[in-house]
Parts: sequence; structure tokens; C-alpha cells
Amino acid sequence: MLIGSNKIDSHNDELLKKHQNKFAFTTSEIGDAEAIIKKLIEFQIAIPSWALGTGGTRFGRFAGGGEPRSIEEKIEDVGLLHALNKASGAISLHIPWDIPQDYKAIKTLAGQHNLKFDAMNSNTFQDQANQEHTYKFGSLQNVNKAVRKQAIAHNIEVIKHGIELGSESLTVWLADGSSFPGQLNFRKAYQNTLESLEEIYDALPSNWKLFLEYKCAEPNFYSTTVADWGQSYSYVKKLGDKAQTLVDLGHHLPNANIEQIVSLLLMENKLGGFHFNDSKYGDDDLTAGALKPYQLFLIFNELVEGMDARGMNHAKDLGWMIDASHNIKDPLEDLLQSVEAIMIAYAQALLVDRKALEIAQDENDVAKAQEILQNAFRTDVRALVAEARLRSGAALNPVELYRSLAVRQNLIGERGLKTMATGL
Ligand code: PSV
Ligand code: MN
Ligand code: MN
Repeated sequence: MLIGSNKIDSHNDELLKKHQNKFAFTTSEIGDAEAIIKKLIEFQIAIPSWALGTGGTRFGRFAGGGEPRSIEEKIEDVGLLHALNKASGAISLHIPWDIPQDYKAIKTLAGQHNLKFDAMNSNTFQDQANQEHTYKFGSLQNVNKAVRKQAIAHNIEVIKHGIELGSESLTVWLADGSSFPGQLNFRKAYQNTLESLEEIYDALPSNWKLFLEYKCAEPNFYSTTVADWGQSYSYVKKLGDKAQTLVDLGHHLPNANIEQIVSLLLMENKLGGFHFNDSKYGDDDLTAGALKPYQLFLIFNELVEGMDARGMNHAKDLGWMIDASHNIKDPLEDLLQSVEAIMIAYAQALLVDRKALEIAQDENDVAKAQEILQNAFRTDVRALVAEARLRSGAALNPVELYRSLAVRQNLIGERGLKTMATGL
């Protein structure tokens, strides 16, 4: 299914008057709205191929219908999102869930939807049918050299697929760790992992990055070999300039101060990218901003401050991606909501009066500093985000248009009710 610009235009025409009133009020309240809108238009958030189908838990999976069955259909789904919001201009593939057969055809299809290929993701946490060695006791950390070699070779193969598609980064997330005390020699596991990562790093083209994602627990529940930002930092520091840490919001122990982690990684030039989601208990259960929008804002506040301090380009110098699971919502609606929440947090962070905040900090004026941050957070910036969409040819209200065009029903008509998407 394609969403033509005529559908978007007529949707926008209907909502225009109301939008213009809100937009006029918002701009009368804030300073340089034009600069913020320009940045919002440039900002793109990649969509992972595995988020397009209904996820599940170990207790079951409730398929939503019309889910993409192939890499082509996944590209088409991201194309739909991008047509609606013009802010989802990239797809992130996961090998071997997405094996590109015909690179040229896939690149052409992505080009037709104005999509780029974001980071490539390797998978050494599941055993595949034709695989020689099992990853039951880890992959890059494994005590058995043959297993490590197999996992290294897989990562190198993923890089090769990415080169063909024009991707420029590899994200490594490892399930490696241990489930019981005594199972693992931590030091040896670290050293094996480092050596394995070094081999993968050596296979990176010069313009590529390696992002090392950390996660505090799961699927191992005693230790994880890349468990937190300090551990990831320790590896990427040793690997070299092309290696950086990737922060997934759902991968921290409860109450971790993620905004401080972000600030320090940026300062060390070791922050590579982001996986956005929200959670109350663990990992990626919830839509970005669904539960802790203030935390999301505080993270963006540090990102904007830190990137500006280093003269970085917000849109280009870090990898931005959603990584959430969709158990009961329509994944496409959920992804539209996530992008909106991220844009709102970003716009609010751009609103922060940085000079005033610096003065308040230098004067230890704690109350004033809080006023400044909360003034920005409590500003309703939705009309600015909508205006950015309007100017880029997207829909003023993507979820509303998605529903009124009955996109899901159309996809079910095209693909059937019982589809099995690959993914987490
Ligand atoms: C597992 O926790 C995970 O959600 C990681 O966040 C990865 O980024 C993703 O799977 C895909 O491998
Ligand atoms: Mn992730
Ligand atoms: Mn995760």
C-alpha cells in the first residue's frame, strides 16, 4: 500500500485552521521557533525491521495481522511510516532475520520510499538451523574457540551485507553472560570477548562504526558480559575510534541516571547511538515516552547540551533508533507514537534557556535551574512538531490519517490475517 501526497494534502487541509491557531499561540510563547522547526525537519529516527511485527513474551504471541513477511514488506512498512511523518527515513536490518537476496532490487525499493539503511544488527543469541556450534553458553565470550570463530564470522558476514546496502555501522548486542555463580570466569570471558570484537573491528571499512550495546540482564540472570555503560566503554576504548557505546533506554538497572551516562559518554566521544523505548520493569516493553517523558526530556537535554558543546550535528552524528516491542498495540501506530514522543522531547530540549541554566548552575541556584528545565518540559511543543511535518510534506496527525485510511485493514487484505513476522 502506498500513501500518496494527495491523501496527505487533503488530511492536512482539514486540520489546517486548527493547527494554525495552535501554532500561532505556541510561537508567540517561545523565542526562535524557526530554528527549532528546522532542526526537527532534519531529525530522522530509524525503524528496526523487527519492530514491525507483533512481538510476544515467552507466554505467547498474539499476531496482529497484515504483518510484513519479507524484507521487501518490511521496507514497505517503514515507507508507510515515513510517508506519514517524514521522520522515519531509515530501516535497521537484523541478520539472519532479514537476508537480502538481491541487493540492487532492495536498494531500489528503499530508494523509492526515500529510506536509508541504518545500522546492521548481528544475531549470535539464537541458534540457526544450519549452524555448526550452539550459542547456549555464549558467543564471543565462549570458552570454545570454534564457537567464537563462528560468531566472529557471522558478524563479518553482516558487515558484508551492510556494505552492499550502503549501511555504515554494525550494532553488536550480546546475550553472553552466565546464569549461575561460578559458571564463568569473568576475566576470561572479558578477554575472549575483547579478542573476538577486535577481529570484527578489523573487518570494518574505514567509514564504518561499531556500536557495542550493553544490557544489565536477560537472557542471562546472573552476569552479562557487556552489562553496563562502564563495561561497554572499557571495550570500545580498547578497540579504537570506530567503536562506540550504544545506549538502549531499557537496558539499565532500575533508577539508573541515564542522562548522566549520556553526558559522560558524549564528553569522552564514545556515545555512538540510541535505542529508544520505555519500560516500567524491563527492557523495551513500552512505547518511547509512554511512562517517563520527563526522563526522555532530561536525556535529550544532555544530548543537545553535549552535542552543541562538541560542535556535533544533532541529526547526523549519532545513530537514532527505536527499539521497542509491540505486544498488544498495532506496531505501526506504536512506532508513530514513539517518533512523536521523541520529537517532542527533542523540541523541548531545544527550548531550554542554556545561558540562564549555566548562570544558575554557576551560582548554585538549584531552584532556578529546576525552573528553567521544567519551563521547557512543560511547554506544549506539539504544534512545532506538527509544523515540521507539514513543511516536510507529512501528515499533521499521522495516527489519525493512518486510521482514516484503514492502513492495517488494507495490509491484512494484501498479506492475510495470519502472518508470521520474524523478530523478537
Ligand atoms: C535484546 O534486549 C534486544 O532488544 C537488544 O536491545 C537489541 O538491540 C535487540 O534485541 C536486537 O538484537
Ligand atoms: Mn536495543
Ligand atoms: Mn533490548
